[in-house]
Amino acid sequence: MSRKSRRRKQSARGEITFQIEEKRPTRAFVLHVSLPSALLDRQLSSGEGTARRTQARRDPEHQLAEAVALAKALDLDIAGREIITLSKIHPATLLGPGKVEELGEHLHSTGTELVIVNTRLSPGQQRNLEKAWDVKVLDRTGLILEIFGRRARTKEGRLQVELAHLNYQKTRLVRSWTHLERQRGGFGFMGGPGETQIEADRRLISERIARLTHQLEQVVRTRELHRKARRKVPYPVIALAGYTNTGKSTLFNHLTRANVHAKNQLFATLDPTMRLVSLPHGRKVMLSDTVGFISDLPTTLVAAFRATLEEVVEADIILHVRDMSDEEEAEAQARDVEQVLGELGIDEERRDRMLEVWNKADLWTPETRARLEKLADRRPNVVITSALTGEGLDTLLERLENLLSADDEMRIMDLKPSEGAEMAWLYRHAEVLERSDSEEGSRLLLRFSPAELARAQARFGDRLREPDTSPL
Ligand SMILES: Nc1nc2c(ncn2[C@@H]2O[C@H](COP(=O)(O)OP(=O)(O)OP(=O)(O)O)[C@@H](O)[C@H]2O)c(=O)[nH]1
Ligand SMILES: [Mg+2]
Repeated sequence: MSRKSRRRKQSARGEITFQIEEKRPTRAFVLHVSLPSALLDRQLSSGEGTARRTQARRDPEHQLAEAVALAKALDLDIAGREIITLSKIHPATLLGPGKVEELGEHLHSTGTELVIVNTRLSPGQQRNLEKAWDVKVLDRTGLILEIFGRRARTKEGRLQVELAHLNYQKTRLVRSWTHLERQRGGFGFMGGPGETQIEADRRLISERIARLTHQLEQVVRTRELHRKARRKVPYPVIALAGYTNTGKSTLFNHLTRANVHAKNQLFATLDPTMRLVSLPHGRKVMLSDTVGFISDLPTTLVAAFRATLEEVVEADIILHVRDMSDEEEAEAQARDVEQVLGELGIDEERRDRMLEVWNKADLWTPETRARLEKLADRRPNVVITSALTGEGLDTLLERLENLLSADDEMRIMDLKPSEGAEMAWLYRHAEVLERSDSEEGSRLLLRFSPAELARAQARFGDRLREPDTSPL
């Protein structure tokens, strides 16, 4: 982010002037706390809810890198980073007093204003660390909430995030984080003058939560209506799902040539985006870009984003997009994604309606490529792509088409020359594989998806014949 930003100002006389404002990104220190799994469970349950506990299985270096990437998504200036391995939890501050002091000195000498602790902190731990270091402390939940707050685009997304944040906030008093507060135009989650949370007035927060819940219900109802309307448009829905930053939006853009926000930032997409896409043989599908997964997603957010993930649950086919530029990390991410999909009720049965997209193939070394191509060859549900170069996208579309046509059925229908409207309807709702015209009219060999066949049968009844009983 540029250090200067221009702000449009309107003078008293009505002319517009530009004022250059000096804006310095907040200096942040990112701390990853590595805990043995038994301790990790204890630490996580001291915070809100019970998130999936996958942290312990992952490489601390990767977890730190991910936390830094998350911090960068907030345009923070990363002044330092460190991994601390704990063998014991100090309930008051998580870290031991010696470590707290040592870090405190370092923070001050580097002018750090914000510390991100990449685990869940109890409200007490957060407060005590802030007091000891005299800087703002944000834990992983707070960090993800902050990013979600910035990125949410639609009304529903914004309401969901604000609600999740208020629920998180209820238990903690948050000091103003002045720099970021000025930079961001969001909800002022970090607290600021006049914000309800800074008054520590639980009652006000509860009232606001009630109001938001009500608003959200209405928005969700409207959305449900839209979804129902969409179901009537009988295009199969293909959902792009996967870990954050794996390339879902980039793929979506490539496939739809739409300009959906794709950025090298985590959680660039928070609200699902839907576009109609034509497959090579003309079949149309709804492609849906969805919010990225992340490990240890705050439970409050899992619940809040349920509506967003419903796009995935309801999809006819799920494309699980994986960033295969780092295989080890990709494995850990895939486990997280699988787990969430399981929690959403997408079980083994649906797996044959799922394609794995091994993305970022352009970053592979020749050796990696050879090995992964061999692996992919043995797995019919894997497609290798590079959303950046376009490699593999044709194959991906073909695979999609094959998957979709597995349930298709063929029918034959005769039409009189006067039945132009019927003919047009069939062209819209089925794939016309063959057509023979004569003076009496036309005979069509048609391929229907199950949904379309049902509609066609409602319209034409037994005028639709099965091909084997009456060959063309
Ligand atoms: N080298 C390479 N980079 C890619 C590829 N696909 C995506 N990227 C980059 O990866 C970053 C993340 O891409 P996005 O499409 O925003 O990822 P996403 O999965 O939508 O991320 P979220 O919306 O945060 O869940 C961007 O910088 C892309 O340019 C690829 O095939 N190769
Ligand atoms: Mg995206």
